[in-house]
Amino acid sequence: MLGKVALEEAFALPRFKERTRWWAGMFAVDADKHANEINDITETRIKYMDKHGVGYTILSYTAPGVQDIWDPKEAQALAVEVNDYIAETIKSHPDRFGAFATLSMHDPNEAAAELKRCVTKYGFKGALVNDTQRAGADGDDMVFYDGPEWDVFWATVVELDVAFYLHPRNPTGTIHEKLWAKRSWLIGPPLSFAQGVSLHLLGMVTNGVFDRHPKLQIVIGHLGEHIPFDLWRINHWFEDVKKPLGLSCKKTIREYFAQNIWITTSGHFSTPTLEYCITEIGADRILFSIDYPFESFGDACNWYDGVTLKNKEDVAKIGKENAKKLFKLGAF
Ligand code: GRE
Repeated sequence: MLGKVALEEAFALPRFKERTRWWAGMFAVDADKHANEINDITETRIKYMDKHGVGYTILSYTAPGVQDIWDPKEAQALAVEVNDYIAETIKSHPDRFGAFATLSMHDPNEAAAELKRCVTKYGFKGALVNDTQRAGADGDDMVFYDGPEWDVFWATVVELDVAFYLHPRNPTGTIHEKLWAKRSWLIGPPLSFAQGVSLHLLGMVTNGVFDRHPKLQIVIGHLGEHIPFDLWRINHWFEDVKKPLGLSCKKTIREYFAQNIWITTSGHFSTPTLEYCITEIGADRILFSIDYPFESFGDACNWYDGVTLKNKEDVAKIGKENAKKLFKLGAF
């Protein structure tokens, strides 16, 4: 399919050679190729896009990114640097690239102001944030965005009418030590990424973020970070047990998915799983994505271009039409 839109597509800062290699060491079989691809925005990437029928890409700064920096001033300075860098880099290709803002998540007001700057000054399409923000004197604290102190930030996301992509990051500090250190092959896509994001998103649901911001639009990748598979069970326990015991969120989990949450195909190229997600979540809430360069254009696009769905129009909806509406994309 031509004109696909891809949404979870990473870049790095070329000056961070060692950081890029450290991350590639855990997640890329060919670290050199990965480092070249993640730093290249307008050459190799455009060739891949042309070859594989991707019309438009929304770029985001690679994980763990600013969420790994526990010093608030340093984190904010890097976020601003990343945003200015990507705005400048894609300026000459407005018909092929957009960007998500990179945000320091130490301070809700500061995050809101930087998002506003990126959307109004640069036309960014929203923000992509890597799960929890490392914080505290030694980086062992984690900031979640599901408490009332973040209402000012979510109100700004809604006011700017943009989407927020909640992306995974690696476990650190005590959590890493206690849960993952002795099971380190499970860090990342096999398990820890989905656990982190699903905890955070369901925390937003149960702590009432979507009740206080009913227009808020959150995107999660990897065909829903395991949540769609558990939807019946989550719904059953919220409605039949947790609400009678005091859980106070107003709608059902299925209603939040229908009104506030989107899932993408990033890094999950399975037709049976996509069909299952269409049944549970609906094709109107699913968006194509690759997860480049952690995944390849070939794997994602050859798969998607060969998918046949029961409702033929769902292929175009998921491949591009839903994204065009959500991100108000013009012609490309
Ligand atoms: C990502 O999307 O950022 C990512 C990684 C590492 C492995 C897989 C992956 O950072 O999707």
